[in-house]
Amino acid sequence: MPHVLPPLPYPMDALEPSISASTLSFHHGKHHQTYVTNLNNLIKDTDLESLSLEEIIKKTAKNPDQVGIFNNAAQVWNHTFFWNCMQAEGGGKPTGRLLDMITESFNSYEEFYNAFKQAALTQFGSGWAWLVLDQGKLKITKTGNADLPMAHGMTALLTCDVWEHAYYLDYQNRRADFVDAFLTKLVNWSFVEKNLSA
Ligand code: MN3
Repeated sequence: MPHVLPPLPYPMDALEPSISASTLSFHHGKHHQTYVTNLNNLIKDTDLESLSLEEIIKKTAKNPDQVGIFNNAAQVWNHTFFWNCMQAEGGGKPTGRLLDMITESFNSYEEFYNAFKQAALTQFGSGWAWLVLDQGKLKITKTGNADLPMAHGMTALLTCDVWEHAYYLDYQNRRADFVDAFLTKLVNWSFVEKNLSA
């Protein structure tokens, strides 16, 4: 099988109590795994089989006939990226160059916080909130379902999964509380910095 489920970068209970081991276990072991399995089945014996995940995403993004492949490939990428956006005892204000860039782009960390949260809360239905680099500038954006910045020529720096499966076991309908926990306790700013330098 060309694509495999990457292991989580931390133990299953590392993000408790913000994200329970139970949520993480279903989210990684069932949801993420299903996207990997579906992708492998959909590209089997096609010319996409030999391509990297990124190549498959870019190649299928604008093709309505390949929306099923795009959705699964993008969700494989989104989830691997999302796991890395978090760490135990993360969150809060970044430091250094990243904080300077955030202050420059959003006036203050607090305004960044509110804008990111607003994007996460106003994504109607399933999707993702993002901090991206767009033509050298930091921006906040949101995407529906599996869609992602890569399909729009932007570089993803940080994301929060706002599909209900990401938070329903722990927060039920309280998406705002989940996003607050993500921003105040989970964000891995070192990973964001790494994406900025890449
Ligand atoms: Mn998810």
